[in-house]
Amino acid sequence: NWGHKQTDLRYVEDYRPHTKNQQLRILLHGPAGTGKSSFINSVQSVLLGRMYAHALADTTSGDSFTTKIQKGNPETFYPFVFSDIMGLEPTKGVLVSDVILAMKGHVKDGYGFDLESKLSEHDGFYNRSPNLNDQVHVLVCVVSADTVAYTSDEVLQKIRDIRKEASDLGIPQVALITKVDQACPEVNIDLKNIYKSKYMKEKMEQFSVNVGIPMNCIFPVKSYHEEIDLDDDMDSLILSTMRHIINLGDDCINIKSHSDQQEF
Ligand SMILES: Nc1nc2c(ncn2[C@@H]2O[C@H](COP(=O)(O)OP(=O)(O)OP(=O)(O)O)[C@@H](O)[C@H]2O)c(=O)[nH]1
Ligand SMILES: [Mg+2]
Repeated sequence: NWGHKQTDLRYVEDYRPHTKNQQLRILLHGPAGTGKSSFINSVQSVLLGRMYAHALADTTSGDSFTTKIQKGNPETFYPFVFSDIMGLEPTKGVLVSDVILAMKGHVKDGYGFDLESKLSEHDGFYNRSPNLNDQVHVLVCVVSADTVAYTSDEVLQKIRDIRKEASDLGIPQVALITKVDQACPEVNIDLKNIYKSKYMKEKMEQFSVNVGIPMNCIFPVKSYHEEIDLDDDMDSLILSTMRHIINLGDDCINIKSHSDQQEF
């Protein structure tokens, strides 16, 4: 449904976690170059109502970045944040064990992911007692439509391993299929064709089978990458995706904060 831009926008703008100072943390992972940073930048652009031209966070250096989303003036931020980590390549890719530590909130910001060995408990970047704000509340796997079919078995296995751990930790998971414009000519002509495109449906089904994420948790998106002005259809798709992500993350926060209270 393409008419929901304003409602979704208001939902995302007005979202507040139930507890004060709680932050909803969204971790993006996936193969390199699939559009993780572009998606974060697109969310920022849509919420500012203008193209956000800040240089993309460079994750190739291996650092983990918490990206906050500006609300109006540069000093106020939305209560959701993105953690953007480098790609999952078999070689030169981030270790699954480190992604798991990040989900649990053990990885401090600015840690330069070591591709050889897991973050040690004795490292200064190891957070020994993560609180609910450090933990991840939604895991988002980002793949691009044109490469779904070519993702190597090693990378798919990494994605499955991370997903399994997330399930054990009670973290909900979704997938974004990006660059839909590049992958399908009909969609390139009119983004509204996205849910009519057989090609897209096939890609989503293929990915769903490969990694075990149900179809209703897979969202096709197109990010701003070369556009000069914002576009209503692109905004709609980005906002409805964000609405789902926030919803799932909020459930996770509520369940976890409830079980924390019971522990004390
Ligand atoms: N056509 C098209 N290109 C896109 C889209 N999203 C991202 N791109 C392009 O894909 C390339 C990679 O995007 P990034 O956002 O840097 O990808 P990333 O996943 O953050 O990459 P790493 O941090 O290196 O793992 C850039 O050249 C983007 O312009 C999209 O929706 N459509
Ligand atoms: Mg990036």
